[in-house]
Amino acid sequence: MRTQVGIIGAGPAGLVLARLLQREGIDAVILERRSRPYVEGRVRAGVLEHGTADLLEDLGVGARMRREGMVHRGIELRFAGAGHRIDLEGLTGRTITVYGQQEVVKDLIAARLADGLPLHFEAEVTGVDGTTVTYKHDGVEQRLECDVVAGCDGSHGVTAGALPAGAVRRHERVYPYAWLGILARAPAANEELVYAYHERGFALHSMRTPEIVRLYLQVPPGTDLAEWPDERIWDELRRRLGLPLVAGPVLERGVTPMRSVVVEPMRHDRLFLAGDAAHIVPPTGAKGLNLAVADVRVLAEALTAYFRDGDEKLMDAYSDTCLRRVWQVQRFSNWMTSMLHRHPGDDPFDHGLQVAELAYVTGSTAAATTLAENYVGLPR
Ligand code: RFL
Ligand code: PHB
Repeated sequence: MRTQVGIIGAGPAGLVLARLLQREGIDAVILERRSRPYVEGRVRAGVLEHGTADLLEDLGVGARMRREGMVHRGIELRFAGAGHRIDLEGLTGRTITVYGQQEVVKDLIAARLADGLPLHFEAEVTGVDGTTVTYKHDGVEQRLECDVVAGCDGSHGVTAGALPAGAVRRHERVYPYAWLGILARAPAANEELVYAYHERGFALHSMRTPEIVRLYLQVPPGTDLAEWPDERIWDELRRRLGLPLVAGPVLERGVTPMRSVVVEPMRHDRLFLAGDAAHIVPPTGAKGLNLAVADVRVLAEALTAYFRDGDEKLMDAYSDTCLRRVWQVQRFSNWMTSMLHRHPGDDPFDHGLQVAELAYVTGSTAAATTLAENYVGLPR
């Protein structure tokens, strides 16, 4: 098999890239290790920046998102027993859309298959050698010859490891906590997202629909779910969030470690990394999916200039262009994370500083604006 762009991974990065290339008449083949039901059922992010939602609409895959997604005009920060609203729309003129990542993925997969374009599930890439991609499908090893390879294979993929060791730097920061997340059939207890800083730790109230909530608790890394029966989870959420949460059946649960990673540069020769394959941000800023989409917009423009005019300037600039945004988003996600979590070993002085930071962010229009403009998404 041969193609112009071999895309490894059918997550948001790979699927949006394929759609952008399709619009420019560039051929691509997507290889995805997992099955379609697995990819479509994977519960992850839920917040789309203004620009991400607009792009999905431009790409013709936004109809269900506009119908079923929820436009939120603000978020709430809770600390010291009171809630404080950040008026995203009033401060920035922009909003966010709450719509599950797996719904975005379903819409993109359906559109690609309806257009009859190549997307292979259960096709695990085992190696990338220059522009030759080796993968296993139905137990048979196969090869895909490409002009360019896009590594959109997430944080456990193979492409980051295919960059020659001497040519890349990997920056990593591991946070001393994790998130225990649940998806539950229960009514939302607030119309907007609530980020809570509490002496017992961080908690987050989010949702997927008015009847399905997505809730998170800060827990120690390596926490065993067996220690957290449903009742304990709901009690702890009520305490930290200070919301009258009504419990309901838990549909999904998991513990996610928190870390930041940046791989620099994001390109070697004809291999380009995008999304979680190149960087990971802690989820407190709701940025991972949005950053993946930002990368592939830059990549699609670069590949278009290359395939249309043989012009490599944008390909050469790809890594630097993306990394400027990546570091901004790392900065914001790291700041949100440190402001809202309890840090093991902190003392009353640290606690005082954190509360002062939160009071400043919610009390000063200038400070609230810095949060809001990052949260809705910095301009390209
Ligand atoms: P993905 O979604 O991980 O997709 C990578 C795909 O590559 C496949 N793959 C391979 N395919 C073939 N061969 C191989 N060898 C392969 N190895 C891997 C995988 O099966 C997969 O299908 O990466 P992508 O596209 O870069 O997208 C990134 C986002 O998924 C991620 O950043 C977000 O989910 C992060 N995130 C959030 N982001 C937001 O923007 N807003 C949020 O509110 C938000 N909340 C979250 C989050 C992530 C979380 N977890 C679970 C880490 C909340 C949580 C709890
Ligand atoms: C989610 O709805 O899953 C979500 C929302 C906001 C975040 C992280 C996750 O910061």
